[in-house]
Amino acid sequence: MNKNSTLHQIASSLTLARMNKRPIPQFSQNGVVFDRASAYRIQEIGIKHRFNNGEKWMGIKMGLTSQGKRTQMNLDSPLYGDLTDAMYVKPDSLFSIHALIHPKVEPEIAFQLNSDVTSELTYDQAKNKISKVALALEILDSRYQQFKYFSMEDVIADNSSSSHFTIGNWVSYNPNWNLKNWKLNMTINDQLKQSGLASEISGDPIQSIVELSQLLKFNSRYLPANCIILSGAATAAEPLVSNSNIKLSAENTETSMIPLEIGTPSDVTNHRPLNLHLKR
Ligand code: OOG
Ligand code: MG
Repeated sequence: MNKNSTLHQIASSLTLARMNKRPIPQFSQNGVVFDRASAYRIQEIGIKHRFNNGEKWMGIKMGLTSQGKRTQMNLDSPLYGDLTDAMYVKPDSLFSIHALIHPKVEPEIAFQLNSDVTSELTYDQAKNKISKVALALEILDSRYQQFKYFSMEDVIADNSSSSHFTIGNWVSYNPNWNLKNWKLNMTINDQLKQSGLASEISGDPIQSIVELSQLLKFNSRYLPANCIILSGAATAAEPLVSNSNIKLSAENTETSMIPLEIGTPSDVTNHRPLNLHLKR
């Protein structure tokens, strides 16, 4: 376990990198090594910076649940990050990426649960808790140079590359549905860029909730009912650039899922570094 002040320093450099749009070198590359528990502690401190700026917690996202993603990032196990209201992008809206460093977008499935998660869940327990399902797009960004990773701890400390997210219409979950067969198709400017079965998400997106419950236990955290859970990408992520229309639709669903859409304007606004002072 690293000293608390070191963890605060690391969290502050990541927050400033995010706010000033100035990516930093990966800590592991600079010989700054911390363990998994410390990485989650840094993540928590970074979220506190957001709370101090008035942001409200909305939920959690699982990441690296798909083999495609793990291969893309050359990392080996799932992780999670927190989502706040400042990260929420309304569907059908234009979302400016000018403040982001090197954004990417990926197709996901979101859940809401009918009760708190306070312990490790079995698959059936996780399934019985699901109340709602929606299509979701996650917009990732990395506060590290070149969006390149060398260690899981680097990524976890950076709130698992969370940046923004958007959620489609929520539908009531029916336990007879076979979510594994749902196929997510993501187009950018009407070109199919990524397509994958939801079984790419931990073998079954419900399994992603099970893995989340295990990670929460590791960090002695619980999850309140009705929060947003992103279960992880079904495919690799696509670079997100201006002047794009991103659309996510689903096939093989037992109910009709309205496609989810967002756009990026053609802005080229220069983001002026803010040189913020962090409130503790
Ligand atoms: C880590 C976050 C991955 C997902 O859905 O797999 C993630 C990263 O790729 O930067 O959100
Ligand atoms: Mg994701």
